[in-house]
Amino acid sequence: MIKKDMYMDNAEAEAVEQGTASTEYTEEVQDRRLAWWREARFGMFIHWGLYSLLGGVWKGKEVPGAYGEHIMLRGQIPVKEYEALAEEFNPVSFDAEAWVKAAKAAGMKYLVITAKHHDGFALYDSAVSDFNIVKRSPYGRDPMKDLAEACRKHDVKLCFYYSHSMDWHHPDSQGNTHDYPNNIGAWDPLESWIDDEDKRTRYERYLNEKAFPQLKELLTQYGDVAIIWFDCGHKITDEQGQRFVDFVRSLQPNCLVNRRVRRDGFGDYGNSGDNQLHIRINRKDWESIHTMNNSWGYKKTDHNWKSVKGILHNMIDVFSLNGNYLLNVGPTPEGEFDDKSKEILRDIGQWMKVNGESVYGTTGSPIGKPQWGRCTAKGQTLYLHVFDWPASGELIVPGLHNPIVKAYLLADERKAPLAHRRLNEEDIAISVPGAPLDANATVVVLEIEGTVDANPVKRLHRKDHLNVFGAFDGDIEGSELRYDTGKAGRDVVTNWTNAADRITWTYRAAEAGAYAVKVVYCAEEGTAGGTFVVETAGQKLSGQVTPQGNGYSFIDETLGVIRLDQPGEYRLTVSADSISGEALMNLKEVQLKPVGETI
Ligand code: H79
Repeated sequence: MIKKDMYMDNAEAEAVEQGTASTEYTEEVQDRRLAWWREARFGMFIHWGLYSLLGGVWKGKEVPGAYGEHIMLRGQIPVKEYEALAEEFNPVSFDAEAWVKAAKAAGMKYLVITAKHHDGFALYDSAVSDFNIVKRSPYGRDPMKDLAEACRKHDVKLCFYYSHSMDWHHPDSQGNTHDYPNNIGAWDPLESWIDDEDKRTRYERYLNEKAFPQLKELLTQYGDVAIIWFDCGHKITDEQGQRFVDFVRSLQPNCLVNRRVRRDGFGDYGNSGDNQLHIRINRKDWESIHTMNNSWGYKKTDHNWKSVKGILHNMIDVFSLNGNYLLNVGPTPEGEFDDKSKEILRDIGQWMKVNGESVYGTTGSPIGKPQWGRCTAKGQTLYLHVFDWPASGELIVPGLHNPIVKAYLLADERKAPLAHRRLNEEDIAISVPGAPLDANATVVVLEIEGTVDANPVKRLHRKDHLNVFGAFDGDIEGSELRYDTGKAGRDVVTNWTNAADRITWTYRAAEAGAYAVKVVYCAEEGTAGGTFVVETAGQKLSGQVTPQGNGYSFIDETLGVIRLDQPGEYRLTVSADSISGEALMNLKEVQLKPVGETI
């Protein structure tokens, strides 16, 4: 059973305990305000601004850093020179309706566009600052007006990204110390300026002169705004963050605010990190944001495109954790989506067209994270998203106690019933075709009897699938060990400096059997090393860390075989035995491969 404090942000949970949480919005009010957002699940992020013009290149040289939209800071471009870019910004090919239609065709229900990013350039007609597209560019039109209209016409929710905490153009804001040496620096923490009278009062001036007045423009001149999407809230105080929330509320009470307005517990819903693939959720409503390549803003040199399969699996993983998914496009300076982004959107749209029912209005998985894929739910219907098709022709649905009314493939228009049989009190086997209907993710629909009654504990498979225990699915016990960022290649537990720390998983075996145990980890040569123990069902296997490379080249090692004599629930633990370096290792996963079976 999920308890409320398991999904609430820590700060929020504390506030409730201390009786200091805002009572302005009851759960009922929040349910109403968030209703469209929970139904929508999937949206488009758009990063577009003066930086798009440069595409990551300044004066013939590629500027370091993955993010094209940070070029002003990373390239130390002076305000005067950056301002001059506006004179070249002329997106004559911009067609708001084409963007909105592309989003809609991809299955997206809301659109979040950068009205102003950290560079301070307003992509709309602002009376507050003439550093904006209408006043400074030859284009002279307000693209936000066109987008607002196109969104209304096509029933897509319009949302604005607004960089509230940083503005590299305003002389009193944060981040730009190459033009304004006395300002708060880009890397300076809150504590470094909060007691500095000059910095604090000037920063407040920026907030009052630019950030709040521009937000007022955005919330009064474009009709209904569905979300104000704030970023980098760690740079402001709780009080300032709450002021932004209250300000948005006062102008448009139904407009949602994301957590990044300040930090955990703030706003209407949570956010994970930029491009974070693995997460420990701490709030029921949350949103995951991702790029198709590495940069958010258009970057000519960034060809590191993700695969459609990778994006779909990531999306479905988020949906199965009751999250929303924003997928980013960085349009060209001419105002178009590049061909690769269009292709990816088309492919995702194709999947959504067939499988949208398994996404919209669904909630997270009641059966945990099955080994073959993910699950979403809506009332008495479960959607099984199969990533790893069972070669045996039987898909085992773990931990579902309800009787099945009907099972069928979502892509099958005839909804031809699939045979199913109960294996035991917990598990059901569904007969599926020999090959998946969609190589990326095939959805099996289960209509069940009664309200969902399920067991989310991971179930071991003896055929078809390798059993993988990922670091982010394990529970850390100890003082130093922690989850890494969860970004690509950082799906590990790290900082294993205390030999008393360990990580554990719970699993269920439906039958007796033997498993080969393999660990996957990385350990930097010269800094990491030691010995460890993997323990389950009273059996211990020892391992020795083999440091290799720079700390993120993964090694796998089979430690031996364990035997489970009877069905039941077990714990799997990895503990340090001795640490010989600064840290033991970064552990990515433990695999249990059934012995004597082909998978
Ligand atoms: O809009 C996208 C990014 O530009 C934005 N979030 C997504 C949605 C983002 N801004 N900052 N960060 C992400 C995190 C990086 C911060 C830092 Fe820095 C890099 C801190 C110091 C170097 C940003 C760039 C602040 C100063 C330079």
